Amino acid sequence: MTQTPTQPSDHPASDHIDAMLHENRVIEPSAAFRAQARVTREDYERRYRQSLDDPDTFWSEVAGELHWFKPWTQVLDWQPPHAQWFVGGQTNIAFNALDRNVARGLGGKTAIIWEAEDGEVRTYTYAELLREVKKAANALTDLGVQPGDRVTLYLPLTPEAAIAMLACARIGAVHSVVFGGFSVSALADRINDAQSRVLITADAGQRRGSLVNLKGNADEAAKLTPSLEKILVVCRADCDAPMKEGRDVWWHDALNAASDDHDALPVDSEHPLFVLYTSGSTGKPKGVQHTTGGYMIGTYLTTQTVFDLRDDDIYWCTADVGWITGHSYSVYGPLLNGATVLMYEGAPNHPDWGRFWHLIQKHRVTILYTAPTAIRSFMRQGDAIPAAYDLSSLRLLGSVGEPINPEAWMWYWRTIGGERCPVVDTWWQTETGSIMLTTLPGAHASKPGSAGLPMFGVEPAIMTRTGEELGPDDGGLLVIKRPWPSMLRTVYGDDDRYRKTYWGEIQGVYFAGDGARRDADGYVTVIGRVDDVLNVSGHRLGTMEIESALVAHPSVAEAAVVGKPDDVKGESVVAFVLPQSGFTVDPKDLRAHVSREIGALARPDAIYVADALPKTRSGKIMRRFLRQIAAGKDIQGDTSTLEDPGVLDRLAATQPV
Ligand code: 6R9
Repeated sequence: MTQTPTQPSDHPASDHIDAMLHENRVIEPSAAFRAQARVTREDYERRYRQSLDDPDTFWSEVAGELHWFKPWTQVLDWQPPHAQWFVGGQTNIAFNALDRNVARGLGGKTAIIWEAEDGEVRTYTYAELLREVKKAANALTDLGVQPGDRVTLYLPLTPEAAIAMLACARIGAVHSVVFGGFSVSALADRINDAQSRVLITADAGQRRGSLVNLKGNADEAAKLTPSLEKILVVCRADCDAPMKEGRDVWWHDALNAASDDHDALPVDSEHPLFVLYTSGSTGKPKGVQHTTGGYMIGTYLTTQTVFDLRDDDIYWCTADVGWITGHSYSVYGPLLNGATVLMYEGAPNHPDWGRFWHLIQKHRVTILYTAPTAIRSFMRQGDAIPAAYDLSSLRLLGSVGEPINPEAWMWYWRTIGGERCPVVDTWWQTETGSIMLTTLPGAHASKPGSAGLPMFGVEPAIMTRTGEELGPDDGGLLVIKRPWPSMLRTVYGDDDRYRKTYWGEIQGVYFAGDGARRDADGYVTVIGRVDDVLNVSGHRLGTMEIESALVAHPSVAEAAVVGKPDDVKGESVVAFVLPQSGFTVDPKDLRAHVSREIGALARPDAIYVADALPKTRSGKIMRRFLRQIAAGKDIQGDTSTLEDPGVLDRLAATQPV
């Protein structure tokens, strides 16, 4: 087995490495799919080469397909580690997603089909969506929102989420979407970091038949966020939320009062479009900053080519807008391409595990883009459930968010795709803005478990920590050797962190934080994170973030958090806690506390109450050993640097609670 030099052999990813190294199946796209594909193998090779050899021509051609109020004078200005794309150009992404599509005759085409968990369906044509966005843009302006202002969104997955994002973009305001599953303090932290004056929320969200009190959380957060002046409230439930005079405004009242006449504001290509917070290896989530022109071109091109988009597709990306996948592939990418997008608000198992398949059958979905964790959950429920539905409308499947194990890949391809639909396994990140590694469905064979080849303009490499490039099949660190249009521009308010985290780990290249290897055909297999970031059900969580939530509880003196391989979630959260003297740790209370501090997805599955943690003499916690204990494995590796090696035996004998 190839050893990743930068990664201890006990890293959780090593199980994946094992499974993936023994995987050598190759699945070719069908002749029928190949015959109609937007990008053939020859197209890919020619365009990929051009994108590296003559990037100015390549990107000018792509960008030229969209509308610019003022043309750019320079394609790329690269002052490492800062890139500016389409310098001097002025555009507007909401204009390109809506006005431009209406102008080219798509006004009557369905833009969004939305289904709520309770089965309610609403649709918007491109013309209708444009009208709503214009009204929302006027409403935001009436509330005093200026270009460059940050607006925080804390919404369920309803059309209003897309409308609010597009309305911000239309007036040059910067949206910061906070996932509706996040807690009061996570919401407050993000509002404070962005210094938002306006928050858009809803009276409630729906999840598994019950209501989530978003407005209640917003009210609590408002007590902690001095910058906040106005809260716009979408009526999702019964419009019964308490409204604070002078601060709170119903969304529908504001839109009803607003004109539907509005011209999109031309903004500079590098005008900030949004901030999206994501977990890193230090305690505080970072505000990943994306700008307009490059992000627009990246999401436009990848949606079109990776999903082989055609006019009559019904495209469904299951991601919530609270994550980057929801930004790029539920909203911007497909709407820029004039696609019909399905949006589903609820849980995949409500009222039962057939819900996704029912939605596909009912709306005749042709493209499905979802996460491995969902695929593994469905797989567990057995083949009889999807077999009861007509999935013949599907023609393409996608996976994103974490490595997909070959078994889940094969199940997806066979049971959902009927061995007819190519599966694209797309690797990318909040920071990359759009898909970086994938196969193109009509151009390339798939190797289950391996994401595949670089997208246009992307130059990946596998390196050691010291920047030495590795050859085929050697495991190492995934890096990108040149800037690309949709890359993050900075960490909001902390450019130093941007430099250090992404371009300072290995000099001169973008450091993704993932371990990977590349085979002789150039296919990249991404193994998983090499930093202290967990991937739980496709969602990134920093171990430090959870640790600081744990130690904020009065009963906890010290805490260490590690991931444990999990068949469904990929990884689960395991906490080792040292009680504060005079306190006993109540696991139920502690879990509830973490949910309140961060959100339910950070809640530890297992808690070890310990009398000490394995530390080096210099006081560093050796998480490597904790991972072995959490996974129930024998301790391997050099324990001589530990201050008290006996602590490991005591921990191994402890039952988690
Ligand atoms: C889009 C998204 C990014 C991290 C990334 C990696 C993991 C995403 C993957 C994948 C293997 C894939 N990841 N897609 N790993 N194969 N196809 O998920 O963004 O939430 O920022 O997470 O997710 O570890 O570094 P984000």
